[in-house]
Amino acid sequence: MPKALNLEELKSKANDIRKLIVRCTTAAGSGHPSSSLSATDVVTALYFGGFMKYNPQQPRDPDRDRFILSKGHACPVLYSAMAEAGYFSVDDIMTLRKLGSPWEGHPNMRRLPGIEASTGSLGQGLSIGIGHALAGRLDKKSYHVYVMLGDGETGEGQVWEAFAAAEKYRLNNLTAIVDRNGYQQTGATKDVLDMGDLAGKIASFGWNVQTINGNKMDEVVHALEKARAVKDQPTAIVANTKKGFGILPVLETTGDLNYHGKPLSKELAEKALALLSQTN
Ligand SMILES: Cc1ncc(C[n+]2csc(CCOP(=O)(O)OP(=O)(O)O)c2C)c(N)n1
Ligand SMILES: [Mg+2]
Repeated sequence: MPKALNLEELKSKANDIRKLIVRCTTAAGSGHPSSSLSATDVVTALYFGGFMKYNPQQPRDPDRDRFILSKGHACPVLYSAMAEAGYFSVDDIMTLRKLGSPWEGHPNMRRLPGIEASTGSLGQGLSIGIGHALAGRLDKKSYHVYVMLGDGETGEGQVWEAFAAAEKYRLNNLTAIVDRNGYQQTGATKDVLDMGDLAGKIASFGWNVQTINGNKMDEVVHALEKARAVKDQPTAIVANTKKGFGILPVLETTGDLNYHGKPLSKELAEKALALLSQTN
């Protein structure tokens, strides 16, 4: 288990990860920086807050905890966190989306050790997480499975089959985190398919549910601690976030607060990196 960083160190690590997200997507000239930035605080806490046990030198250790990024298009946050954790180098992730690079536009478990599931086709990650959680129970392993979904992604029917199945099996070794950033691909989530009381809906499927500000590191850490302590149910964390968090003033100048699937131009990236350096 890597050493757990304290709150201030976690905030600083999240900032480093945000810089890598901006850099690798701008270098690629494509990708999903805003979807990655909303999720950064949760992913940082998982990898560096003492929640996940993993060893980059033994990515297939049967006892490792699993993280599945169901909203696979946000893989720049996963690659950046894994580079910081030592799975591969920062130079590696700068090959994002280049022809032949294993740092593909969506995570590919066949090409990168440490990636638990090939995702990108939205709706599947929670079901895959259930498979890992059930396997852990059968194998008498104590590992924990974390799955991150997008809020737009919860419009996929398979997500709700998975919520139902996880409750049926009382999977206390499974935690789902919904990155509720209020947008999906084509607009505001509430306009495309309004899930309304998402936390209430998940709770009605028999889950333990917490709602937090997912861009506040203290709230994220506290929620993950509480999730670990729940012994008879799966836990969901509805993390209210902002798409592009960390560089919002820069996105505001573009008039597009969703900024879905667009890299920053070199000029905007410089502004974003300068802003992130101030916050560090
Ligand atoms: C099954 C499927 N349908 C459509 C898409 C295209 N798509 C890519 S990202 C996206 C929006 C996802 O929104 P959300 O889950 O809220 O993630 P965010 O980018 O806001 O974090 C869509 C519809 C896809 N990847 N998979
Ligand atoms: Mg969203």
